[in-house]
Amino acid sequence: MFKKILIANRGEIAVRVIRACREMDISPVAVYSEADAAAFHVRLADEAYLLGPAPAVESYLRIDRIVEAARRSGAEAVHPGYGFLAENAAFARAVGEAGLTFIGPTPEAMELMGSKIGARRAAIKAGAPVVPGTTEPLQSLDEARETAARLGYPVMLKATAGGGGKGMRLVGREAELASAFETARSEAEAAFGDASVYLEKAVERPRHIEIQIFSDTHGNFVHLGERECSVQRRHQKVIEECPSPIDEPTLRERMGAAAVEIARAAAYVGAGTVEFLVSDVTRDFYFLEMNTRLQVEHPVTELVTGFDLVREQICVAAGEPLSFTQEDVRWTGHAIECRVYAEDPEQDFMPSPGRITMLRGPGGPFVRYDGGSYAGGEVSIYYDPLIAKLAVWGRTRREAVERMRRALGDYHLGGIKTTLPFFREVMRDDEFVAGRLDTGFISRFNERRAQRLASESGAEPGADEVRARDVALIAAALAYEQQTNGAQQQPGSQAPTSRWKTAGRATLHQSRL
Ligand code: MV4
Repeated sequence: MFKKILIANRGEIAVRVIRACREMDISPVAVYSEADAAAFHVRLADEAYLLGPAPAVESYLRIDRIVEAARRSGAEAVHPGYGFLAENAAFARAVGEAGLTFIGPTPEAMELMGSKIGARRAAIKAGAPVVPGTTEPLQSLDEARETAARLGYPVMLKATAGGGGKGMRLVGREAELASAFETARSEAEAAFGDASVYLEKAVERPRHIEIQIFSDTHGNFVHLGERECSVQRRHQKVIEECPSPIDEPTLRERMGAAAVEIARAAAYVGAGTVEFLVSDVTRDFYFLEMNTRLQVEHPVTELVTGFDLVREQICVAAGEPLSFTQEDVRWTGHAIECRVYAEDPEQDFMPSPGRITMLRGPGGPFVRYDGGSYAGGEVSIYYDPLIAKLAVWGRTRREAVERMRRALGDYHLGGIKTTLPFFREVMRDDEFVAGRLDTGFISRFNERRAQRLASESGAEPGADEVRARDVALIAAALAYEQQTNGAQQQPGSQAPTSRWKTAGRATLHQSRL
């Protein structure tokens, strides 16, 4: 087993990987930018190497410096986390050429899946269902017109080099095709330096459900079931869960088998995720893309299966066979994760960087908190605004939702705006509670909320708003109390006058009994 691993990342995922290293008695090595000298992941590591200035292109994306840091530290392996260089084949190759182990798939598998058309071809070869469409880039508008007519509208134009919704256009009818073709091509050129696009039939009101797969260097392939990721905004996942609340008992087995065959067709090694679109109408599923990394939302799979995916990644990279077989995988209960972003839900989720003045993470039974910062820490404008993930487990979905409400209620993060108030409302939304999820959930939720607020304006605030206000007041009171730290208390006086009394939910009965 490795003695030392360099983590080529920052924030909560660097912390997550460091924790796995600690449990395995492996020495974690951090890297950091000038903005991150005091970051949590740096403090948790055994040693840390400065990469360069704050912008990622000058630090966390500098392949040469990261490889040099690994060489100097004497690390034997590099874990890329997610984002930054995690799906960069040149990075995986550079790590290998330096005589180090890249904890992830081969550069060839990354390149194959990095091309959306390449991935489609691999899925077809594996016999997996793909959305009807082309397997070659479109050569002309005429070809686009003919193909779209054959597939039937609505259709999707997608960038060959794409992913993340960039260069993607929904085309409802032929009259829209010419201009959509041009915009998709120029967006694709701008985003990926490759203007080529292809066509798929559009799946309407799809669910986004993905399968976690795992394989080793000994030819073993398993899947760890699905994650429901339909609650997204602007192609950014917000809430994930396992199992999917979709009422379709054979879906896991069918999608799991397809995902394993796709991974096999790509000669894949390590942790990977196969994304599918699932029609809520027909319950048909279609391969979408494969992500060749550990995903943000991996904790929900860990909570229901009991496997530590990062530990397993490290073992596979060290050449060990998987520690379990498909028959060993059991799914128990239900897990939900909320992504806590430094964004202001009242200002259309504008980034809200700044100093975290107060932080009390949630705890209690069956609550998992993956955070990348601490009270006094800075949330920088330079990086992804994801600051923490809150995941809970319950025996049933109902229990998990109730637990998430409770955990969100005793989680206080002050100094910056976060998506926590948004989650407190979603966890009480009838549609969410009923599990009626598809990729249009958030826009419908926002409409329902706007209507409700409009009809309530002038009226008394509802219980939820009172509760949200109370929580904000409690956070403010706590921050205030921490700053003053009982300084106002005079000798011989009564208990300190705290804002708790007026701000808290509890009525304090102060007379002695
Ligand atoms: C689709 C689709 C409907 N039909 N493809 C969005 C991101 C990119 N990875 C693929 N995406 C979609 N592809 C066909 N043929 C709908 C989406 C889509 C979507 C997918 C997953 C999660 C959220 C989404 C939001 C809008 C559109």
